[in-house]
Amino acid sequence: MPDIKSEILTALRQSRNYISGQDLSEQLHVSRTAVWKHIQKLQEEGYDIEAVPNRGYRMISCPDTIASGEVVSRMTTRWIGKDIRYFAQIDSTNQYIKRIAEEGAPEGILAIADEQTAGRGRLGRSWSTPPKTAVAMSLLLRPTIPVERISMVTLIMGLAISQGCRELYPALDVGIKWPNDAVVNGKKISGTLTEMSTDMESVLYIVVGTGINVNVKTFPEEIRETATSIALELGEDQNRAQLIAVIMKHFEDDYERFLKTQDLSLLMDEYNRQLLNKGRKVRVLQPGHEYTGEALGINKMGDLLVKKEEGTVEAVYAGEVSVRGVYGYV
Ligand code: BTX
Repeated sequence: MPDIKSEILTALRQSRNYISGQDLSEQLHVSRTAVWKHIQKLQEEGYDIEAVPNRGYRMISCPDTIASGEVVSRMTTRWIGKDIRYFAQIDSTNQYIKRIAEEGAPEGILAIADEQTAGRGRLGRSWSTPPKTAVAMSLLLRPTIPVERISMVTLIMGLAISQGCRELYPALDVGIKWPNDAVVNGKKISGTLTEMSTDMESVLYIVVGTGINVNVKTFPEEIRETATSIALELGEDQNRAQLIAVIMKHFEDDYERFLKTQDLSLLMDEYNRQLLNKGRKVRVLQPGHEYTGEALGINKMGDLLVKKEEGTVEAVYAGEVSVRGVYGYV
């Protein structure tokens, strides 16, 4: 829920000029002294807020923090991420969401962490989230859709990350590697792990967890060749809270379009425009069945259509296989 602190941040960010203590106190229904105390706290946290007698307050700069007040003050979603749980350090945000989902927490809750000590990738792999430079976030959803359609949500998050990065950083040449990695210059800047809990025939909840290398400068030896960050590619650090808010806005719009049709028919054209594999030669690694072909794009189920050398087209189901570029990672 937006608290006074995040409401003050929103008001300061929205006003181009000074905003008076009186206006803030009326807008937020608190005393002027309370406003002043919150401003002092924000200054202690690293916000550069100018206070000029008879004019009011003006935000000059803000720290790169993803503490919930900062993210909440930037969110423009209707229902996603209205409740944000921030952790300076946690084992894994996916694990946290699973714990609260089991206790009945409602959908839309977003967990964000500055560092993960046991971040997880797909198929038991690990995901590195070094302190204060990356984004690790997990969203709780409770869609009433058939189990076999859940993997589409992972593609939607991949699309939202790519859309968010394109909106904020026009100079970043970002695209999607099917099914969901966001890739720049042939290297991964993000990954998404979707986990679900089901009973006999329905989905109880899903956790959509995403890690983004925003301002990370060095990577563990074993991923140095395949990982990069937004800051490394653009040459300067970027604001992580702003990126989270913009991605969540895109995700909410895309996810609602998905719920309308329960497939990707309203999203596949845009996805395919951002798909880096498209038109490239890929190797499909299915247990006991490996082949090479040209990636044509996804269909409305999120399958990757691969044209085999003899001309037939196969639909490759996300989640079952790996697809590797023949000339590199994409
Ligand atoms: P993945 O299985 O596609 O990718 C994992 C592989 O990627 C690892 O084996 C390693 O080679 C490489 N890798 C590890 N860390 C990074 C990194 N920071 N940047 C680039 N490559 C890396 C992708 O799995 C899904 C990752 C989801 C992570 C989020 S973070 C929030 C949430 N909590 C959690 O525990 N997982 C998710």
